[in-house]
Amino acid sequence: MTLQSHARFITIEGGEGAGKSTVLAALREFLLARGFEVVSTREPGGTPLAEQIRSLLLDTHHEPPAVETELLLVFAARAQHVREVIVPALQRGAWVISDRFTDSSYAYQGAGRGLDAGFIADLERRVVGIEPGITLLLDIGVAHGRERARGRDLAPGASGPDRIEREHDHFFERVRDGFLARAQAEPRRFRIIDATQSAEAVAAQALSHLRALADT
Ligand code: T5A
Repeated sequence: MTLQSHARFITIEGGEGAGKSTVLAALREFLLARGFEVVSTREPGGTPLAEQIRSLLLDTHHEPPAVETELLLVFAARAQHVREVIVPALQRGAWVISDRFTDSSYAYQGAGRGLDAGFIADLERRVVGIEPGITLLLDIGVAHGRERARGRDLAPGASGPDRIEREHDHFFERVRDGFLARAQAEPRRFRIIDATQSAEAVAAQALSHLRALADT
């Protein structure tokens, strides 16, 4: 089975603290102002069940999952998210913007944890079946991204770094390389954005890519 690509399905990817949430808000505003229905969502998560799986994955208090368990949990959440939220929204003509999707599994569980990309591709075909029309990859050096994430995690009221955010820099270097390798392999779908720029400049670049899509 080949993956079905959807032009109105946008994903935002990148390492920790790249600024995905910030870009997502800008894209959403742009589309809403043009009168479109927009579903903005995130992974792992996006449905009540998938959000519970997210808590299991990121929790720091309980038994850490084995790497295979981690992979299967992100795909279990995604299976639910695709069927309950993403596909129904696309079918009624809405735009869907997701903060992370399957590329994160290739980067984190594949490149980061060392799991076989062929196994991930098999799960993607059997369990997911769809892919975004465009993926914005916010690229930033590991130290810089982690510094931003730390600033947010240590703010008053924040819950502190989650289980994956506690990984060492080498892990995040592999994740970054994994994302860049995917972008290189699929240049038609990916747009790489230099996420070290100001939030305004990053949002403007993301919007220019979206404008090109929305006007076609
Ligand atoms: N995961 C996920 C997997 O392992 N496999 C999978 O298949 C999937 C789907 C949760 C974790 O799950 C893992 C990866 C993750 O570890 P998440 O909720 O996306 O995923 O968590 P994070 O990657 O930790 O997302 P972050 O919340 O850190 O990053 P964002 O959304 O990219 O960053 P954002 O927008 O919150 O910004 C971070 C801080 O920087 C500031 C913001 O104000 C904020 O304080 N900021 C900027 N500052 C200066 N200049 C800019 N351009 C800025 N942009 C944002």
